[in-house]
Amino acid sequence: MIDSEHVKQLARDAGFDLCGITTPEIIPDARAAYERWLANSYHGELDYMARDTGRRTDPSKLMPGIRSIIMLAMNYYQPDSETIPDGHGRVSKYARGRDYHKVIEKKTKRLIASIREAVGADDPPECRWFVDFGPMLERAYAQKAGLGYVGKNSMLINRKYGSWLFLSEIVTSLELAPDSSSAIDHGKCGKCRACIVQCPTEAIVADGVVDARKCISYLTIEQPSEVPAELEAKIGSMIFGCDICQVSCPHNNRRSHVSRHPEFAPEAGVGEFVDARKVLAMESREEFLELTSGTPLTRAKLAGLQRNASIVLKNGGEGG
Ligand code: B12
Ligand code: SF4
Ligand code: SF4
Repeated sequence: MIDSEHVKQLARDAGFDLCGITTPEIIPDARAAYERWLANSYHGELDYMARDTGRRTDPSKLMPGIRSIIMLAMNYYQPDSETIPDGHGRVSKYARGRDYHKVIEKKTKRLIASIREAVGADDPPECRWFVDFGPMLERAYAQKAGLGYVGKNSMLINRKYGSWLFLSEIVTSLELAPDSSSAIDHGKCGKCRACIVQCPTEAIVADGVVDARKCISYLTIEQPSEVPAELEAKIGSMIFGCDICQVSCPHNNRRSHVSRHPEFAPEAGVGEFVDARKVLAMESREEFLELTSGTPLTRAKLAGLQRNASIVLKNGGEGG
């Protein structure tokens, strides 16, 4: 047998910074928020967000016999330098080191193995894991598992680490005592609206609601087509991703701890800055992979990163 405290200890041993446990019930408010988001087309060209809608809102469909969800988080915070070198673009904090999907996959598999070992060979629990791309409303279930609350910038904010967290989860047949959660009413933001006011593209269209089509993160990472002309200047020097609605958050200013995980350090990946001219001079996929292999930047593909590099050079290193 294994209990929740034991699972949490094993999660810490596997290298996770936070672990909370919840049950696989539908969260009606989160489901409604997601359905409204889709109905408004805020997902833009993220077609995968409009597929599997039944499963994404109902974890009981993720695995037969599911009883508990183990929500996990890793702190990736990296500080920013004050100045940006000439002709360079800034990479958002989450993407400076190794690809978190791979890092978390390794740690999660280790955790599942140690949970099974603790339970014993007679009755091995069913376990499936997901990170980011899985059909899960990760922030809603992280908040239900007591890892934090969802702020007006839509980020899951934790008392100790702020919002600089990667989320992932194990769904399991184990019966585990759940943690308690509080309702998301953005109440812990109080009267603050800093993220909404400072977002350069007005992408936070209501409390906790981001229109991806306007979000610099989406425009520089996910969108394969051209960036709308009126948004180009607002991208400033951000060559991949955007951290403005997190940097502006007072919870983060009080709580950022540099990540203890060497995989997320800038030295482990592309670093804080990328030379935009060097990116534009790349002529092959091989050259692109030489810079980006094993890091989140592969997602933009060479054409996407070159589009971002020319925007950054056009913007002359302003903003960001
Ligand atoms: C699609 C997506 C994006 C899109 C859309 C973002 C968005 N806000 O929806 C884009 C490309 C823009 C994006 C950008 C970023 N992303 Co992203 N993204 C996702 C993804 C795959 C799905 C998010 C989603 O379901 N959106 C739909 C909306 C409706 O859901 P939501 O914003 O999560 O809101 C939920 C809750 O707020 C709740 N809710 C809302 N209102 C209410 C009210 C009540 C009463 C209740 C009870 C609940 C409730 O319900 C909603 C639906 O579940 C998740 C991974 C996952 N599987 O969940 C990662 C994820 C959210 N992204 C992540 C990160 C790190 C980022 C960036 C910081 C990357 C960067 N630096 O550039 C930015 C941040 C931008 C921002 N402010 O959101 C992390 C966030 C970790 C955290 N601490 O919150 C996640 C969880 C990935 C991960 N596994 O770590 N992302
Ligand atoms: S990531 Fe940037 S563009 Fe997107 S909502 Fe936050 S501040 Fe706005
Ligand atoms: S900046 Fe202010 S409003 Fe936005 S998430 Fe942080 S506390 Fe909430």
